Amino acid sequence: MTNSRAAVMKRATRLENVFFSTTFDPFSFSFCLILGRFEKGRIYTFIGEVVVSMNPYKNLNIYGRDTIEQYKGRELYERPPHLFAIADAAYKAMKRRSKDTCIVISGESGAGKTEASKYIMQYIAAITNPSQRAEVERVKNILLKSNCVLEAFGNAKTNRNDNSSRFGKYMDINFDFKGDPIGGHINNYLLEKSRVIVQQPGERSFHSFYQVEFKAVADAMKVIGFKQEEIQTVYKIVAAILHLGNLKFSVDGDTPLIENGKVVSVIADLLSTKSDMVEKALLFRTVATGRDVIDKQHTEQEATYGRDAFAKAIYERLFCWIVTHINDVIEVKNYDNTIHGKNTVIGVLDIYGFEIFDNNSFEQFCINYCNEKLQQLFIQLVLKQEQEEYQREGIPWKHIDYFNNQIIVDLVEQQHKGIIAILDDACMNVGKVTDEMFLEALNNKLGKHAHFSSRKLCATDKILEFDRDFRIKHYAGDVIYSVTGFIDKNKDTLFQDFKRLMYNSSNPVLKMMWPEGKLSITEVTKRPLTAATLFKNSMIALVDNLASKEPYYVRCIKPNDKKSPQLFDEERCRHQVEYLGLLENVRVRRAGFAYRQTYEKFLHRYKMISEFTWPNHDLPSDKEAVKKLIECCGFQHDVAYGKTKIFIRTPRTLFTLEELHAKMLVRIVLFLQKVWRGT
Ligand code: AD9
Ligand code: MG
Repeated sequence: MTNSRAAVMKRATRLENVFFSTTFDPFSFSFCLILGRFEKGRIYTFIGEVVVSMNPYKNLNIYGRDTIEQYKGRELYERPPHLFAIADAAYKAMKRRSKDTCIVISGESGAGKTEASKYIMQYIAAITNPSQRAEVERVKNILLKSNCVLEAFGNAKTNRNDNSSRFGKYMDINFDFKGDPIGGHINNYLLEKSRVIVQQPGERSFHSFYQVEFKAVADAMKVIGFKQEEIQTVYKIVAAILHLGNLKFSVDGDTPLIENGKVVSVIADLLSTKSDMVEKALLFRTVATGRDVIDKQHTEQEATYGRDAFAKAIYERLFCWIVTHINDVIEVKNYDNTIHGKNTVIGVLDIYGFEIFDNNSFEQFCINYCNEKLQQLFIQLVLKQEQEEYQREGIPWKHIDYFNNQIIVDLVEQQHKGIIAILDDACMNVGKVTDEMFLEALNNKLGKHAHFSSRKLCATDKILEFDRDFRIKHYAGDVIYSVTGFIDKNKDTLFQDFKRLMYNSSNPVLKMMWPEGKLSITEVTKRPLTAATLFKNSMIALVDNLASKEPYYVRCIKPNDKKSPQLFDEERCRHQVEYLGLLENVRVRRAGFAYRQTYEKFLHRYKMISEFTWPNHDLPSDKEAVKKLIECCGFQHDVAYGKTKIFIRTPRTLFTLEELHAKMLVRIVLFLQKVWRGT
């Protein structure tokens, strides 16, 4: 037995002694394990194949080249728990078994998801392309640099996290038959664009608005392949948004006027259009009445709404254009490796974490719904399917209960009945619909739902006049949402005039961002999908995509709300361990089996261990042959036989089988060499 194998066996035995003992308490086990490790500066813990990560809030020397070397190509439990171990496992599964895999990183805002996703990408970049192929190096470089650019434009300081992701990101990395990255694709989800206009006290707009020293971002953009004029356009758009924020309206009778006209010409210059056209788009909208097309003057309120919607929309377009640009340069095109027909994928998901602010609006509603969807996926894949498999295979199993958040997912997304459907109904109404009317509809339809309440309905709150909010009992805690702005944000109306204004810009980059501006007013007929429905559809597609891949999980925990490297807020951590489902995760793992395989595949790998199965067996079935093999090794107490698969309880047994397999392989090779030599 090699030294490292011996060490693994020792580790595995030590853990198993606690894990499978009769006095086992899952809460104390998981909590003390995580806490104990964290106090020793070990921020990662395994629960089965799930890595639990505790944010250290300080730089640790655990991501360097030497650490990478320690994890490269090793089996999952061979080295201490680390992000690199899970990244390597996902990579190996992808390479050895040609499986599409994905790494799902979850946890609340500030728990360390984005940092984890970057370390995972760095690891994959470091262990691939040993022959330094130029094209692969180019792709790797772009994948890594894309983080810097996307964070500049999509992250911001919030009260929960100084570098909070305000968009969701799912990145596919494509690999060729050698296991080297040959391309990728980024999907971005709902950018919190309202931040361009307004931020909560203590928060900031996107980083890009403050980066007067922006060399790192500009350099990254150059590496990605943005041309000089494109980079200039990007900053012109950012500047135009800042000037739009300075634009003020006054009223003369019923007519709104622009108070500071000079700002208009600055904006027009930056957007390569004409001042009078900008002014017109800000003060009028073109409407078609029958066959006539007229310019209808805005009220002051409409003009202000239009200005803000315009600022938000150009920022959102800019962000999406940046993502598209990155995708264009890393798309797997006619690269010769795809001709071999093998192109596998590792997906990395880093999305905005669950968040509760003093004032929660439409954006938090979407973000928290997204986290409910991911929690549901975790339940489906880790807790539900595992138990269902035991049942299917006829393995004696006592069901382990867990809180299934499907009820909350349904509350939000169910057709006709869910909050999004009710919101959409309100938005479809002709005539003036207010946020209060939407709240009334929620109260009428969902008043009795166990996870929904509003203060109006909640007698204990006794603040009956305060009826502009509703509460959802989320899996991770109760959140009170203010309905103010829900209707407008969901409709997300942008007057057509702004689209035409941008399409007619003489700056080709800007023009390209607004293709639908080419439609005239009479050609625009279709009512676009609402923001919530678009988001819901994208979430359903995302979850389907993740479910089609072999998932690996990183569950991030935030040790305190002060961003402090010293503090461990026990209550907060307990709460996260609970709602992340880690206890149930431990229970299922403990009562369950670490490894399962079909009898056929199991024999294929281990048949050389026993004389009864090598080279072929004459038993009535593969199942009988596997039983014989296991009995020969003396492992019968650690396994269960299902209908089609063998289940092995502890990793130690598997390690030993691997040892025997390796020894027998050596013997077989030596024997064959002798035969060939004729000795
Ligand atoms: V949000 O949902 O996007 O608001 P994240 O992404 O979960 O959130 P993030 O990765 O941005 O949190 O981490 C927050 C901060 O914690 C970082 O800016 C670092 O200062 C700190 N952090 C997180 N992980 C590590 C780590 N492994 N080592 C050192 C870390 N510091
Ligand atoms: Mg983040």
